[in-house]
Amino acid sequence: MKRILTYGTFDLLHYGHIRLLKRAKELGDYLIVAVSTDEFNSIKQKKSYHNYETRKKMLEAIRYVDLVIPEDSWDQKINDVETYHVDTVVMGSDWTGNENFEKLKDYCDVVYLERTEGISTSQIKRELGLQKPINGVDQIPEPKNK
Ligand code: C2G
Repeated sequence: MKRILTYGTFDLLHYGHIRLLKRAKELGDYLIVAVSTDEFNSIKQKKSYHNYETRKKMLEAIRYVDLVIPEDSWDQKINDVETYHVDTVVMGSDWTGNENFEKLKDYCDVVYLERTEGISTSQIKRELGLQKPINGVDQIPEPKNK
């Protein structure tokens, strides 16, 4: 059984994430996703819309995903590869050559898959003009064509 591992925040799940997970699964038989905890997100200077539990549940509902584990530090990766007997770590091409993944080549294969153009969580947030709820009520942005 070929075991694949990938890492990410996976906030506001979109087809770029799904395409990455689909192609990662196609490289093996069992896909583990290490999803960033809210605390690790702040280390990455990322504020996700959905909290860790929600992002974990959404990933667990995806047919390509077999196991979801927490990612709470940069330096857990070697331990993850050994603990889960990982054959291949897969990341999107925006991570190509990043030392956090290059160092894993002593322990497993590392594959960077082409990032899906034209979609990202930050683009979705920007285009939706997501505003903070006021008194707990979400503010629906005015339609742009008004
Ligand atoms: N991705 C993609 N295409 C997009 C957007 C994202 O292929 N349009 C990929 C990224 O390259 C990454 C994965 O989807 O491999 C998850 O992306 P993010 O949720 O943005 O995760 P990131 O912030 O890159 O966190 O330790 C590594 C980090 O946790 C990765």
